Amino acid sequence: MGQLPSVPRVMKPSILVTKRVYSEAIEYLKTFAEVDYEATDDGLAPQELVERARGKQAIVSQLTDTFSAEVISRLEGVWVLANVAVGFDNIDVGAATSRRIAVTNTPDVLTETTADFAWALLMAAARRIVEAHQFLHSGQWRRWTIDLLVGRDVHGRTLGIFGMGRIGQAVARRARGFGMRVLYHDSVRAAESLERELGLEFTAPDRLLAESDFVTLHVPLLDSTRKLIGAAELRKMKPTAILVNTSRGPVVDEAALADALSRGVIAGAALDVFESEPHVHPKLLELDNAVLAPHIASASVDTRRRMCLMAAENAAAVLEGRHPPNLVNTEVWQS
Ligand code: 8YV
Repeated sequence: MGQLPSVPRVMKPSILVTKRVYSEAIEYLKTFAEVDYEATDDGLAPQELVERARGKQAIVSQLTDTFSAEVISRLEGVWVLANVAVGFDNIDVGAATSRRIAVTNTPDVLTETTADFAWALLMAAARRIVEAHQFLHSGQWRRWTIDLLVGRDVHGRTLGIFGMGRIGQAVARRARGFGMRVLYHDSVRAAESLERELGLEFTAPDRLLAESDFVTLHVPLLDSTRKLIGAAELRKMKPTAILVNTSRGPVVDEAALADALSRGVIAGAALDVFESEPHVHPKLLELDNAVLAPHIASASVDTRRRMCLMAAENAAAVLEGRHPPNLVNTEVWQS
């Protein structure tokens, strides 16, 4: 049994779901709990979050809910924050841990889906698919020309990956099919067996930036990764290079990137995440060489369904006194 208290069997636990999720998750939660479901897409402001959390033992949250230290300090009797995301930078985990609130996430289930999308973005930017689509839709295609919408080759080029976790590895695995050379950097070097299996070369950030034709980011948002890519890093990249970001917006200095793209410091960018979502730097919106998506890398029907269910299962586990499958702050659970 964990250190966290479990709900006495006679009592039905209460769960707050802060925002609309796939209905299977709600149906599942209702089999054992009272569910206060905010079935909208707006979510709850911090003050509302605190009020609606009153009397709840579990909260199923999303990346748009901010659980700052201040919000967490005002939660009473909450044992688990079950985030529907692999990332948990919306939660002050230290503050949750100090109040013995379990934090859970939804890893693995979205790894391949997110890697697929990173590749979709990379290909779209390299081969100018969005520009081509707009070109046709706006009726501009009147004749074929030899250099119409010419882009950049992907096969045989060099891919640079920051972050060799689950998603970074899934991206690297796909690069093999394109016959690419893969450089990577991470705070911890991968096992030699993995490097061999995926044909990875560990390198310092400067070399990765200088030699890669495509740079893709798969790091969590931490103090050490905030603005990992700024003006100085962009200047180290090839003028023909393309930057892909499906991690977290603040990993890239958006203003510096917009400036670099507009001046041809690098050739292109493909971004799924932004510094202050849903706000996008206005300069980025004006550029043809920036492919932009509204944070949808994990958005396949199957994956999003599974993420919702997984978060619900994590909440259920804590409420039943079981170790949740995806506990982030393992310190709160001592047997
Ligand atoms: C989700 C993500 O779209 O899991 C994450 O960390 O960024 C995405 O997979 C999002 O978090 C859903 O809440």
